[in-house]
Amino acid sequence: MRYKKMKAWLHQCPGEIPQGIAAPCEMAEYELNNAFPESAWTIRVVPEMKDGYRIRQENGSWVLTGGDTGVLYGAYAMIRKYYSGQPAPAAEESAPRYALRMINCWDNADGTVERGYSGRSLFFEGGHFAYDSGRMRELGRLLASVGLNVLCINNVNVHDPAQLLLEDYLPEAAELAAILRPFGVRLMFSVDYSQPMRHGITTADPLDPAVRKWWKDTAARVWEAIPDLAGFLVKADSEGRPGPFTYGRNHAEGANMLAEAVKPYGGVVVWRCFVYNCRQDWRDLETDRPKAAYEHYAYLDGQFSDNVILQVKHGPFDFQVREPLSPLLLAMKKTNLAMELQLAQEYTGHQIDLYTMAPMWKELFEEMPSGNIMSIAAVSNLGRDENYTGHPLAAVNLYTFGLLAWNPDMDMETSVSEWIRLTYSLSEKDTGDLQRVLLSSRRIYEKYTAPLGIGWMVTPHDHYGPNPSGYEYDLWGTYHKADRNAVGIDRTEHGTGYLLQYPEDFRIKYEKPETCPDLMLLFYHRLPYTFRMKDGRTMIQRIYDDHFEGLEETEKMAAVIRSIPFPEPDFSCIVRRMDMQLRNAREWCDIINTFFHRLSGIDDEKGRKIYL
Ligand code: GCW
Repeated sequence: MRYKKMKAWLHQCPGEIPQGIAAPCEMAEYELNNAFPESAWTIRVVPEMKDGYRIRQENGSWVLTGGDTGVLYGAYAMIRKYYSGQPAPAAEESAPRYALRMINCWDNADGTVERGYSGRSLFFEGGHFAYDSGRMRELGRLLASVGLNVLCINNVNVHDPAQLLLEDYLPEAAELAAILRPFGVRLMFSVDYSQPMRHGITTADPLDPAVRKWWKDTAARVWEAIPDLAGFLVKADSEGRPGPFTYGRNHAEGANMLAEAVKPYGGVVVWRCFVYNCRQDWRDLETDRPKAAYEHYAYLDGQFSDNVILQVKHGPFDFQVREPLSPLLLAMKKTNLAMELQLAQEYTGHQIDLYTMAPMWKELFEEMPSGNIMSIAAVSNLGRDENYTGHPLAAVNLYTFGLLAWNPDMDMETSVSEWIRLTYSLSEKDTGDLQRVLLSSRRIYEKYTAPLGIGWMVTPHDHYGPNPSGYEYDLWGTYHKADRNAVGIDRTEHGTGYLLQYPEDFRIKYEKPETCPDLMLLFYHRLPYTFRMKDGRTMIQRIYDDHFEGLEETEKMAAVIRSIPFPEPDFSCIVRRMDMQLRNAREWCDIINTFFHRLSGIDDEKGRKIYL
């Protein structure tokens, strides 16, 4: 039988979704009848339950009660259980922790995808909308099946002509919104803060009456075309994008102006906090980039309108393999916050290397009460490749992100295993092996790349493969300052003071090198290579050990992966990428070890091969 690759983890669902289903509750009914033709289902819509649902068995038939969208999530919860071979629940009740569970696509109108590793855009080509409506229904189904409900379709860097989404392209955008509506998926647009200036207004100053009027008129037009548009996503004053700073306004003034314009329609403004000096002089010893977001936003706590959500990257830098939780996520108690994750594997292996993210996300939630945020977003890893995610196994990240966004307490072992069982029909042994490989992949990747929380030793701009000093004298503020004696930056009160941005209990955990968790050591501290780790090894020995282990573990992982009978075309794709990962791991291991040996002159105690 030909493997039905197009439907990803839903390939066991019979049938293609037909056109003409208008509402999520109808979709729920269609999906349930299709998946369980033998069972009788009663669907009761209780609008106040919103995304929540309740499933019961009554007199031999099933009753699904929930909000308009809740019944759909209930239906998919049943379907996921059934096709992954889990017993049907006697009764189940669930509601999501976060109201907005968002995917942010960085798709450009020309069809390219910024940091996209799964082919071209699913939505655009040649400066226009160009999508396959059957595939959009399939996408809606996939997103809804894991509870995701907002899809921002264009890049936060709004390159011409993507700004036309608010103008000429609006009718086509409305058609796409209509396709996704029955899946409970609402569209969102990234907007260019300076867009009024394309319309004869000489400024984008948020306090200027003409600017305010332009945005109000625009919002009226946009929401008339798409009444359930979720809102606008904004990257302002960041990496060259326009923003309120140009006019001497702060980001509360900037965001609140847009918020006022979209408020009558129930829209939100998702305002990104990725603001830092991206033209830093490496000679400048005062500026420490991780401090930037807190410095720009923490003092504004309480000043944002209630329909503004500040979207904060999970770490203070930029999606490195290991970063601490952003201090901003612990600081702004009077502001709506969203945490931004990145499914696109920009710094984590380009969807060539295996990198399952759930372990990292769980660590973040261990540091942050889940109530600190009210929404969650992830940069998309989707593209036009047949399998959607370039690497078939990278789909586990989209799947588990949906479950995490629904409930950050989700059990990652169960979630990963559920994805495997839905996607492939493997023996128990192979399922277990694959689950172990996936769950260990993040740590393995971490071991062979930049050591002990230091980050940024990647090839500049492209961000795949090693280049230990590639960013060292550049303008991005991402330095490790390795010399012959020591490496790292002191971010304690004795150094840049970054650690002072955290509450005391957090600070105490990291402020002393002797007690700081090993894997964060070089994020917070500058230490000599001879520093004694808690287990007695020197820091340089720990770096060598991690890198050799990372390579060895990749070799073992490759052998396991090759032994699993994935169906074609997945098998060939997975094996091909695994070979590339092996080459990458070797390159990282050797280059990082050589880099540190050349600087420190210290030999590996175990006498393994370091190229000098
Ligand atoms: O550092 C970066 C990425 C950019 C991205 C930016 C952001 C969309 O390398 O490609 O731009 O983060 O998050 O805005």
